[in-house]
Amino acid sequence: MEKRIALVTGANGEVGHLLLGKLAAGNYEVVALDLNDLDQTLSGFVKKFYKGDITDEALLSSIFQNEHIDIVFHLAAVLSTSGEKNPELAHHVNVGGTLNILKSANTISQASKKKITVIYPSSIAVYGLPDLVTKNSASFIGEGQFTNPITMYGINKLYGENLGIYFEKYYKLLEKSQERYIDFRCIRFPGLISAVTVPSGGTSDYAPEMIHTAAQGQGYESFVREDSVLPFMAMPDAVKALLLIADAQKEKLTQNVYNVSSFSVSAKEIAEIVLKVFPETMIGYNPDPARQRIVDSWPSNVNDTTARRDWSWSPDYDIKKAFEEYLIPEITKKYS
Ligand code: AKB
Repeated sequence: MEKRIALVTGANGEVGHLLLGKLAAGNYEVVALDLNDLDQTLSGFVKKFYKGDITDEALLSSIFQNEHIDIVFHLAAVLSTSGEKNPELAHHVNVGGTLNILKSANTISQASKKKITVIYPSSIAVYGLPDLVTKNSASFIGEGQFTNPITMYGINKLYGENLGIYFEKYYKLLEKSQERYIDFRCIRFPGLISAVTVPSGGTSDYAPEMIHTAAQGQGYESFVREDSVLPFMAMPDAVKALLLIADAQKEKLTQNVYNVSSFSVSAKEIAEIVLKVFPETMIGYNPDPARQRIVDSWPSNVNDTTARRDWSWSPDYDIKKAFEEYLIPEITKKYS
């Protein structure tokens, strides 16, 4: 079978670190784009690497013209905490970069009359629960509920979802003969935990930070309260979801945007698991009011029944397996 040519933006990031190898081992040839030099550990998976800015129109258009891209995994983004430090930059990268991808993909796909699939990782940051009472009483939130984000990142992601749907279904609505070739597929991810990389710039980062610092023999001061609950997912499941939705038959997809979920856990429960494995570690809580507010506005769990039905989504890792079979062994190996 002919290989699909995949453009991965933000290739150096946490998801890219696992996704590139899986794509290369599967039915894909990888073209990677990142602002920085490609991480040496990833170079073996990549056919061609472009160093540059996702908002650079000339660069994007030349990539699409030269590389015959079939599918895009648009991972590049400024995350929620970084976004609140510089909201204008977040908007520029998250909205401008997404528009640039969709526009360049659309131009080339219309010229060649060949569909390009755009896979867009969105986030639980698109939700905005008004207060803790609502958060604690609302469970299994569906894709259409509480979409009132309070962060620039969440607003950008929600807009990016709509922009993708626009390019697939409505682009240049007035032109009757307009043919559309974008196939837009989006997954709203919970907080992701990788054993390989430590995140930066997100607000769900307390979970992976706690595990990685404990494994290095250091103490950790959490920037959220111990009763803070978020949905999380082990990185191999996030990559599994991306590959599953990329392979799904379009006729089976009843919507463009899907929740996925795996397990929900409080900061205290994570600390308890970590302390069992690394009993010398000291874990304390010193909530940062702004970051706490963001976490309090995100749901404790989401309803992913449509993803399960439409493209057979199911996570491989529940909380026990995520820690016992992935995080603890891999992280311990990493720092030993
Ligand atoms: C963040 O914290 O900004 C991200 C996310 C939940 O999308 N990890």
